[in-house]
Amino acid sequence: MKADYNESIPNNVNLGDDRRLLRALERWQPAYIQWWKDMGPVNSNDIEVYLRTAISVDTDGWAHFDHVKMPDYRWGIFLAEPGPDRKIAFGAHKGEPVWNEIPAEYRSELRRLIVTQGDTEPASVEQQRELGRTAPSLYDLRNLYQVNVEEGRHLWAMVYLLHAYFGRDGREEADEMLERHAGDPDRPRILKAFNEQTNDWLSFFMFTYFQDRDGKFQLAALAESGFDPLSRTCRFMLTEEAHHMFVGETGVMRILQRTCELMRQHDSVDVRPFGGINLETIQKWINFHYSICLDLFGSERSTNAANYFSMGLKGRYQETKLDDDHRLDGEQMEIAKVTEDGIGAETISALTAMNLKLRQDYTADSQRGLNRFNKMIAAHDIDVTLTLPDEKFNRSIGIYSGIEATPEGEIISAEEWAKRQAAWLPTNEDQAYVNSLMVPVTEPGKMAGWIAPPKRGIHGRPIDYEYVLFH
Ligand code: BYC
Repeated sequence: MKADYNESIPNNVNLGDDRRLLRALERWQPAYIQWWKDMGPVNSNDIEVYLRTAISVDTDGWAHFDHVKMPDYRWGIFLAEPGPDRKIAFGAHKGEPVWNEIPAEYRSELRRLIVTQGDTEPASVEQQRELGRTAPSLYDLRNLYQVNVEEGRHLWAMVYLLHAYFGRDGREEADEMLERHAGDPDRPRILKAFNEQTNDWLSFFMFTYFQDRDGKFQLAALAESGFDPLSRTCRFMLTEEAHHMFVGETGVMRILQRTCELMRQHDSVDVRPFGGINLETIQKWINFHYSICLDLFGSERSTNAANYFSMGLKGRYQETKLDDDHRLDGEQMEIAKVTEDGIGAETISALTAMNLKLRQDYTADSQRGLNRFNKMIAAHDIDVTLTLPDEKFNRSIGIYSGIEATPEGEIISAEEWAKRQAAWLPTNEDQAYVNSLMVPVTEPGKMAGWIAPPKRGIHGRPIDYEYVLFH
């Protein structure tokens, strides 16, 4: 389905036929652009970036690449094609036709899911705002901006749903998306990890590896929704999300490659004197980002999550491929329980364990990339294995939020945690070192010394292509 670029807001939802909705979105648009200029990437309003823009939602050939001035990027509203005769795949309404309007009895739950999802999108742009000052290459700078404009578009996707289906309170929620800000003490973003700073590029690559992967799993669960417009918009968002995780995975891989080369060259585990990032430092960044991302899945036991599932609003990862009755009434599941003597177990309804199930799928997916990292390290004949910390480590949400644990999962006292956490999480000194490496490299094809070049450029362009034009 081709996108209509003649309208003020590019779209494939026939906005032109609904003048009221179009006008409401046109009223929101200047506030969005102002937000982008005030809170989006610093110093980016006059440069031209080699960006991909969606021109259709067909599986092949949906993208167009060109140099674009970022505030002129054509943010638009794109929903994947409706599936023929799509039926609700899970919950109490399983087998019924999907909804094209909001079921009145589930309005507040749906609104809440859409608002939470939408809130993360501008949050990530705000978190990454400063990174353009210190990009390790033009290739990376372009990728940062590509991720940023697409997060902006994902906000548009949720704002469209709020405007189109929730009337006045939807419009108010859309306005508030631009009023909360990442890290703002008075009006923070909804989910905690979206209030952390992402001020260095090691954090950026970890963010796109771990936090965007939460995006992948949450969007995949929402793509199962019985509310078809939500499902269709999430399906298209997922195609863009894949690129963000590519940026994360290849970014971490390139840093590891450089570190390993320096370790071999200087026969030392400490590559800081040679301008590299030690594997130990990289492990600390993994520990931090992975643990805060586990919190993004909510509590292991959640009646909200059970309701979302039973109501047919949010499914499991790849719901239709799972081999069960997709209702789970009466099903049980064992989960961990913190007791006086350590970790025990308890049996709960499988429906209330939905967040845990999604989180477990996320962990398996995160581990697969780590295996690839470790293969790369081993290929340099280096005997170090990067690991995901235990689920009990550094948690603020859920059953482990009241205890402290080592990355291996051993429960320790608060005093011991205070003494030992510097060995596991980034310290001020680690942060200062990583920050000291963050100097911009703007000559086409050149890379900062702490990261290896990518294997190939973007869309068939060479690595030394001028991906960003400063004029
Ligand atoms: N921080 O019943 P519970 C992305 C609250 S990322 C702060 O366990 P529930 C992206 C919770 O709201 C994907 N508060 O929670 C990535 C509740 O509050 P109330 C974003 C939290 O509802 C990179 C209370 O604690 N999408 O797209 O089952 C770049 C009890 O919690 C947190 C979604 O998240 C937290 N981490 O689950 C750009 C999908 N966790 O009721 C974009 C939509 C929980 O006491 N969201 N709380 O006031 C959801 O499905 C659910 O809201 C959650 C939470 C899974 C997040």
